[in-house]
Amino acid sequence: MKSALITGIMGQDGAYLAKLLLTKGYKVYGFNARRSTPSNWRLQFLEIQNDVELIDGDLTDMSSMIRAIQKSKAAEVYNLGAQSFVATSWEQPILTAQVTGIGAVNVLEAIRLTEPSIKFYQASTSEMFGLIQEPMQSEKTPFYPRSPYGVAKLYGHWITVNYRESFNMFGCCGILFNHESPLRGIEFVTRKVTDAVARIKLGRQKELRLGNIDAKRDWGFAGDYVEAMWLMLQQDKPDDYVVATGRTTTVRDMCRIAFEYVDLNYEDYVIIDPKFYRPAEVEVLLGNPAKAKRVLDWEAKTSLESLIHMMVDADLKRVRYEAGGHTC
Ligand code: NDP
Ligand code: GDR
Repeated sequence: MKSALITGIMGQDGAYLAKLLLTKGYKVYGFNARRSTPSNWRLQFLEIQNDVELIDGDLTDMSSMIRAIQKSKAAEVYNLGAQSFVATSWEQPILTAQVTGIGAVNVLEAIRLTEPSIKFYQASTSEMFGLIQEPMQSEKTPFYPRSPYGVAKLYGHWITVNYRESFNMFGCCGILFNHESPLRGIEFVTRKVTDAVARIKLGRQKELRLGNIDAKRDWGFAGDYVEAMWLMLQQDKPDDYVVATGRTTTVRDMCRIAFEYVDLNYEDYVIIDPKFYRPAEVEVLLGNPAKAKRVLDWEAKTSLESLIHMMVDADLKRVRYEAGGHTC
């Protein structure tokens, strides 16, 4: 049985990827940073909490990664762990650099020192494009990150490319554009909106405060995107791929879609609050997934409308459940 080790298994993508690998017959290990209160709600949501084996460790502690690799005997390591919230990266730039940037080289070094034939996936991001000059971003578009998070991820990206070229290691970077799901963290804008829509519809919230609603993002479904991660590691040669839908939408229109789904008008509830503006903004992102289609035969299957409806439905269900005195 093939083993895989996933950092960030308690996060959105970690949970979906674990589920995918389990269905493919992998033994799945999760590299898990200990917290005083364990938060495996995403694994529970996908009903896989008893099917993965957790190994304690932290991305800033390379020795724990070496032990995890030795224990799991992983053939594939997926580095999804990160301080991943862009807004927080201005408040905690050094932690973001250490976890999101140096964390990646810690994993690569641990692989190089233990079993260099392990296949490695690095979670790169469209945030590396930042202040882009091209209308559609591909693997050839120059990078210009606009946040401490984007800068840290750019380090993780280039160090992976360098280990591939210097040591002949099998390292792939997936340059993923925004992807969402009912398992998305509540602080990210799509989930903040769908949670608010559910609460407003059920009379438990009156307004929704947002920042820059003119920003445009290329949003896809996380369940589709983890398939691209796995496909990259199944190729004969390691490479980097943009993973995106090829459609961009404003935060404003995403709100419209969410509110209209429950017969409400977003303009009656959304209030612009400067508190949610960022020191620097990435105004537009639009990915060109042509290479992923050509080489991996991968394409996004879920439309933004289906995705937002799925998220609103899940939030309505959860808010109703909580209103009944239950906790999730
Ligand atoms: P999440 O924020 O949901 O998950 C990140 C995970 O990393 C969490 O489980 C978190 O654990 C863990 N983590 C944080 N700090 C450490 C640490 N020091 N050591 C070990 N683990 C740690 O992110 P997503 O699932 O959305 O994203 C997965 C990856 O893909 C991230 O690297 C993200 O930056 C990147 N990415 C995401 C995109 C998206 O749109 N979702 C797009 C492009 C890239 P805990 O919760 O316990 O803190
Ligand atoms: P992003 O996602 O920064 O693109 O990073 P987020 O959902 O946080 O923001 C998207 C856009 O919406 C605007 N916005 C708001 N954002 C939040 N969170 N809250 C608000 O109230 C709000 N109002 C407007 C933002 O300014 C931004 O333009 C995500 C993360 O998952 C990263 O880890 C990942 O690398 C990138 O996607 C691709």
